[in-house]
Amino acid sequence: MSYVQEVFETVKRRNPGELEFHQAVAEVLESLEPVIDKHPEYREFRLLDRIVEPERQIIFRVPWEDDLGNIHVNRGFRVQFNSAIGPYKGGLRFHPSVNLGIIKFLGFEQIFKNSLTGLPIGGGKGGSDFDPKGKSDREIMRFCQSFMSELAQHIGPDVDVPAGDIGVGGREIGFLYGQYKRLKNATEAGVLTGKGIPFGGSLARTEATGYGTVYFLNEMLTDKGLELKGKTVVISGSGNVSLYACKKCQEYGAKVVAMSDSNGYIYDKNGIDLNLMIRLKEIERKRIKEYKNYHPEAEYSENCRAIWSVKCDLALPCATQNELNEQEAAVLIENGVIAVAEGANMPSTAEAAKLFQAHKVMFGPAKAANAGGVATSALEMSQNSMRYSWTFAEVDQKLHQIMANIYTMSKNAAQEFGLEGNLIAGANIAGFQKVAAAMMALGIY
Ligand code: NDP
Ligand code: 2IT
Repeated sequence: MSYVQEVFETVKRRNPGELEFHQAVAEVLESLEPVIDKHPEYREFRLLDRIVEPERQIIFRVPWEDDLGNIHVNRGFRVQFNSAIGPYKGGLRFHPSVNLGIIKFLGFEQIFKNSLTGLPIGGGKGGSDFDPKGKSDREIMRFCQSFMSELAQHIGPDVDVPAGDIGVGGREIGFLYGQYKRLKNATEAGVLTGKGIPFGGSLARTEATGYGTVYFLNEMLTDKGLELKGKTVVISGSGNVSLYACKKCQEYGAKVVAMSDSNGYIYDKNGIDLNLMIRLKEIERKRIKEYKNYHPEAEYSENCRAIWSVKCDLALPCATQNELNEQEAAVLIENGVIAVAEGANMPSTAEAAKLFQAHKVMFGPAKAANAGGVATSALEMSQNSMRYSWTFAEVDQKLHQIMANIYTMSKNAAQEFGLEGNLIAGANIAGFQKVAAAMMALGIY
């Protein structure tokens, strides 16, 4: 059995039932086979055994009171996966599907994604099985305060820096930061990113993940002599990543014809009315079907996954893990898709990703394509440390450059190991190399 296979067997045995975690580890380990062949010392020093085991996992009770005085108990998580190259960094997800395996898969991905940004951030992730849907602002506030009351003792600007993810946006980060500040009696702005602009947030962080995904997509296309202009695009989800991916696609002159939420999808042949979408989803927190009230000519389907049957040139899965399977990939390919860029984390199943690659569809894997969010979080940390802030244009320009670098690094790493054009392997290898070098230098820990 190869070293890589041996490690994977241990991961499955030690983490039973955590299927998403197994899936994320399997993809990375598979990519690393040629790297391990070249570096026998990684086996000698059991580097992979160490990298697949979180440095620390924290699970805690989150009790809170709803508006009617009923008491609820949720479970909170923070997995501090790897700090070899910097403080643990990664978002918090509030969604009823959250469990330890989900947080571990996200934390594991974050190690390599954060390394790819070129900035000094380790990997971590957290969250809760709390469902924010239908909750009042006061209930969200009380939940966030309770969550932070426990989390505060485990994080800090040089220790672990959470941010948003599904169900956690600017409103939640404000409540979390407010509670942290009370508990510490100090302004430690760099403890959280995605903050509001008046209290240490970075311009362009809201837009960063979606913009970054489209910058990455643009790199893939221009490398092949193609452009976004005039292309038809389908984007799943209608949250933070999807909305700003849509905005950047439109700025490049592409036409986004479909977006979704977990209840269904909207098809608008005239192109999505983004200002309306932002108002409905980001401000009013409504369901996507309401779009039809303003654009009766648009079509609404109650099957959110059927969004992949809409004919398009470019597909951007930006909602959640495993939202695009092999059959759905086959339909996209049949309909002539040219490129896929993953705004969400692990949105394509392993089989779907392989099918795209087998059919020469350009494929931008999540770790590379959605790294713009966390990269801009790291830029927010830099600004907090400097007690200074950059303009929107300055941050956006740095983000754009980082995404272009990630594309080049991933492409070159694939080439170096004889896997030309395979950006999944390239991103995994390029992200791994820096963390591996750091871990080797830091001694066995
Ligand atoms: P939001 O909460 O803002 O939006 C999530 C969107 O995805 C909503 O439209 C939601 O629909 C949909 N969605 C969530 N879960 C499911 C599900 N189980 N089935 C179908 N649709 C679902 O989250 P973000 O936009 O921040 O995150 C989206 C993805 O991008 C996630 O995978 C996240 O990990 C990833 N990501 C986010 C980054 C960030 O900076 N925010 C950075 C990098 C990656 P509904 O409202 O119906 O639940
Ligand atoms: O998946 C991700 O990279 C994020 N949710 C963003 C993490 C961050 O710390 O900005």
